[in-house]
Amino acid sequence: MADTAIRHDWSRAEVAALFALPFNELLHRAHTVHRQHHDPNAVQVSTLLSIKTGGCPEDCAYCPQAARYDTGVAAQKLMEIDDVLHRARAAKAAGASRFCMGAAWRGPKDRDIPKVAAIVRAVKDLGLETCATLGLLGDGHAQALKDAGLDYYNHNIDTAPEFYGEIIHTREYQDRLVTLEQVRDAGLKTCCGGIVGMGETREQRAGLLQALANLPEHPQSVPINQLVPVPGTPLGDAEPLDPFEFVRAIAVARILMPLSIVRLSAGRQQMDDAVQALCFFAGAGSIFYGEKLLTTGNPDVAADRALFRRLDLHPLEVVESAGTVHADIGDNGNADCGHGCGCSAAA
Ligand code: SAM
Ligand code: DTB
Ligand code: SF4
Repeated sequence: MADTAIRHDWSRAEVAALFALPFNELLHRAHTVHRQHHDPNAVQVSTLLSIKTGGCPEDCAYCPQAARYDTGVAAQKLMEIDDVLHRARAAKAAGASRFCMGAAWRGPKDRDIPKVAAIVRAVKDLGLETCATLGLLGDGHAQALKDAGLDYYNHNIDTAPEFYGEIIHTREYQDRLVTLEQVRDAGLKTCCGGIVGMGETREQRAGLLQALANLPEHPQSVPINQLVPVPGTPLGDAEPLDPFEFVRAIAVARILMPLSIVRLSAGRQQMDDAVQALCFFAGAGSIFYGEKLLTTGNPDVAADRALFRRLDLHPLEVVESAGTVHADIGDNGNADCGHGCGCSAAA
């Protein structure tokens, strides 16, 4: 029987030992944990939108939105609320139950918060779960977002503490922990994960997952991103990770944080369907759905609908206090609005 105790005291050696298990043994253990707490055939469906793109002052080595790298991503202002709402309606019509909004900021300024809060409130009123990822938060920001109806705040620790300094120099690992604490203290749900495939060792991948599992609370949502190598960034020609190593990372995350929803996040466009199927078996219970992540590509909705059909997966229904959000990513027969989402909302 797999050990599914909720622990926050994982040692590096224990996590490394999970990574080192024979592949089938690891997947068996992870799937066993998964079935104890989750419907193995349900996948939570989130759609991402970059509400403020590019021009970011930070130096994250993986990121196409950092102003200092020549990646072809143009800096834009914060989107207007009506434009965000159009995209949120389209995401809902296509079957997403959560709408995640990203901003290429080091962190929001005080004057940005009322604008983002208004966007969050309007998206929430559509009957979607809301998530925002805006960078490091200042005093009162988390509470203002919570009051506006924000459900989740995404802030990733990105990699192992000892590898972090090779990837980001403009903010400290500790800064991230402070923002995560503010998020928890405001009563927001935490979405926190990282990226694998940035040239880290397996030991360091274990370090990322150990750090996530040893946070004061397990993040309710754990996005595991495979690096999307973007030309112009320092990691633009990073060596691709062995796909089975990515599956191992999903499986280990599943075992360490049994109640969390592990998201198979960035990198699906570069991933074989069979590898995605292994990730679902290993315990991934969420995806980003829609033609785009923030600035890079994601499988198109037709491909994901076909994948769900082929694997007999169904979207997770989210029970909200205001009622159940019924997700359905089947073809709704609507005319296409031009975003590849299958909705008929006016462009
Ligand atoms: N600026 C905010 C921040 O850094 O917290 C929010 C947006 S930032 C783009 C959100 C997350 O996207 C990053 O923490 C990182 O984990 C992920 N990400 C960015 N670029 C990526 C890439 N090329 N491949 C995989 N994940 C990436
Ligand atoms: C997360 O962990 N991954 C998402 C979301 N949280 C914000 C972002 C992935 C970004 C991939 C690169 C891009 O599209 O710009
Ligand atoms: Fe800026 Fe966030 Fe990209 Fe880092 S990951 S460069 S903070 S947008």
